Amino acid sequence: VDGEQLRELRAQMQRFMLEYQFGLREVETKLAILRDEFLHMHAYNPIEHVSTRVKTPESIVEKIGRREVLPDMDAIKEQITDIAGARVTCSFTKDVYRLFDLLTRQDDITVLKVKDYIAKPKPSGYKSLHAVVQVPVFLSTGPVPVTVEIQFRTIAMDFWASLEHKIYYKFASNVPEKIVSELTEAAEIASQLDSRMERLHRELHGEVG
Ligand code: 0O2
Repeated sequence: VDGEQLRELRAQMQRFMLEYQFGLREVETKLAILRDEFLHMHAYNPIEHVSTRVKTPESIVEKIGRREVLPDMDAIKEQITDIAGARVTCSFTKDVYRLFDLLTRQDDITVLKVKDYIAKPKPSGYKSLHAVVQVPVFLSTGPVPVTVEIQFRTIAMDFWASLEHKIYYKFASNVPEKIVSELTEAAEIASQLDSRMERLHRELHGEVG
């Protein structure tokens, strides 16, 4: 491999990562517009916060190895669907589905995959609504579809998932049986909290807010 080829490869990889950043910016703008319009129409903000991240090259390479994906740009784009990730944390479960519908119904969004771990939680107790979508990004060379994984969840689901993630990290996935069952129980308590808070909110504000 000569210097010229390496420079070309570096430019290709920078472009590859940039496209995912652009895709996330489009999704962030769409969510911000939905939030601001909702606030204007109903004096109510259904989104607590939005966070985004592009997977690190190390983490992409690790997943390519684990999934046995061909080390080819097109194969990677097609098979690793969480290189760009957005997390939308809502106040209530109802808002989670509302935001999901409002975003995925937009004409320029193509929904590739939906996993509803709220309706069907993972055995760990994990709950969230996952959508893998494609959003067009308009570059000087024309439009490119960019794949983004969006996780919609409530504050309680987010609280549980981030702590559970930290505990797993600490135990290098070898979590003692007792902690696993306590975590599953805690997920149930988080769900009960969600239902309670949503009911209280409804009693005060009615259906819209
Ligand atoms: P990170 O650091 O959040 O990116 P895969 O993507 O291969 O792991 P799959 O089936 O394609 O698996 O994806 P899935 O299960 O729909 O979603 C994976 C992502 O959902 C994870 O990303 C987590 O963010 C989240 N997730 C799924 N299950 C759990 C769980 O039991 N606990 C927690 N805390 N999060 C979960 P990553 O890449 O694992 O991590």
